[in-house]
Amino acid sequence: MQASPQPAPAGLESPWQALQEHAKELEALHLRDLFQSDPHRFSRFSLQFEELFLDYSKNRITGETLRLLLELARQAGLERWIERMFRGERINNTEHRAVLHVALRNRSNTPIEVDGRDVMPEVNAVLEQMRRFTESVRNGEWRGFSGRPIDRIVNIGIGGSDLGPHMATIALRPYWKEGMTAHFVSNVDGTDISEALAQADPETTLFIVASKTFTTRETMTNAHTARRWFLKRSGGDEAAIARHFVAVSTNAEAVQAFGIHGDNMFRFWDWVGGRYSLWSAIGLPIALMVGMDHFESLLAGAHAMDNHFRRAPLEKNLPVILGLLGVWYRNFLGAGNHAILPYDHSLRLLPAYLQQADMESNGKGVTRDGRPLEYDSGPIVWGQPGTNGQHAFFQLIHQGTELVPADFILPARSHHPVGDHHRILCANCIAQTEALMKGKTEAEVRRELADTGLPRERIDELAPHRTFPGNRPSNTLLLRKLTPYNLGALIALYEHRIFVESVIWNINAFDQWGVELGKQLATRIEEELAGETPCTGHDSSTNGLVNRLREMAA
Ligand code: G6Q
Repeated sequence: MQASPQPAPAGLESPWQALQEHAKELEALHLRDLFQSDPHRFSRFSLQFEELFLDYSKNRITGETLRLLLELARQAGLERWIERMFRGERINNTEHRAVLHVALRNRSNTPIEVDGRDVMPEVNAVLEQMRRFTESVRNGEWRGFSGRPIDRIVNIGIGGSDLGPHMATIALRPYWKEGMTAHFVSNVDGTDISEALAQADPETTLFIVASKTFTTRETMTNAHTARRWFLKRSGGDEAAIARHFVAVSTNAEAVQAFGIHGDNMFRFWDWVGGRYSLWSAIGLPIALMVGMDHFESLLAGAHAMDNHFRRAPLEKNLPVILGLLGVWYRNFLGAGNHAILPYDHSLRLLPAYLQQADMESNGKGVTRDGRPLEYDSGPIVWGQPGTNGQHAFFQLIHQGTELVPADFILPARSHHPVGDHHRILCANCIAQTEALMKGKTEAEVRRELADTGLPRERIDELAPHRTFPGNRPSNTLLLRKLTPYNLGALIALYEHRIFVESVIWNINAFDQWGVELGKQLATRIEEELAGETPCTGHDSSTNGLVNRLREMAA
């Protein structure tokens, strides 16, 4: 599990080389020894931010590692980059856009300018519009075409227009208005929308068509299917659409062309990236389900994390520490992946959400100015909630050959304090981090087996299988409780962590050309699948698959 040396990003040669040498020196050290030799390791390598607590002591680091990583960050101009983002500079250079999800949750309302114009009045106006709308839906003033109030929200969107609002809505389930339900449709597979519509009553369902561009094929296909379904069941009166369809988009023309009135459109701006957009009107389903006060509390938690990220010294800065640890494992210890393990059923969609946030942001192969990277950038991000994962893939984390740096996320208080459940959940979470760190030596295994009275040959046979190498790193993030505020802070923490890594790697974390490609590729094949003449214009596999699929579907 040792990394082959990677060349340094331009300008970072000296701290990079120092870190490479340091990584070699640490090779021989086991986390168990680091804990044994320093009784204060936990307090030295942990940080509290409001109701979040980060224990990063179970990482393969020493004080020297941190010192060198912080030097790397300073040399990369991290503090300057953070300021550039908050000041609205167009740091998304390939799209020539500012990156201002921080403005969407700027609860202190200090001006944030893009090209000399303060964006806060527009941000606040949309928040006001969201408040008026969500309150009228939630208090029953807003009526469907037949006069009945709305009790079901169906959000139609994909990628950034789905994962964020979906994850946060599910995470905040205890705050939902009683009697209201939310459904999220993203996949163009007709099963997704069909299942949502099968449960929906046209008289009481509100569809939110969420698409920044309002051109995304999947979303528009699902939206048109929902529209047809609705018209068929509401007597075909187009005017009724205004009571049941709203849009969230930057593209007013396309929204109007779809038949959604301007009053039912919630706008956002090109300086909000899709995967950073849950704080904008893309968060409308969250606000409808939990109410605008709770939605603003989510924003406030993120804003508090923004202020911490902007102002706290680098060595006490949670996103900075997490980002630098990411770089340490990726570039100096050879880890190709990072696991997100929430020990909270409500956070079950967090791994998928962070998978997009991280992999779409830092899955890049060239520097900001277009030179191929000679070092690794973003890792594969994956995960599942605990304790389920323990009965599945944890085997590989404990004993496999792959290094898996993992984040364990655990609320101290449960929204459902039934019986012993929460204590069992917490015990499992902490026990896993301990076992990963310590492992179990062969001598310990042998002693244990001998105590059971097993014969010597059987112990010889079993011992290697039951030995755990340990030295497997993890962070543990404790939250007092999964409130809207703490959820906001948690998500913002990860957003900024991703940015920190991108600064060290000198990549643009805010474009997504790989995703754009996917949006174009299918168009031609879609036509060919509908055609009758044999498909011949591609390579033999692609032609063959199109032709065979047509035969098989016939
Ligand atoms: C996010 C990505 C991508 C995007 C979807 C949906 O950062 O750009 O996931 O959110 O492709 O795009 P629309 O919102 O434009 O439909």
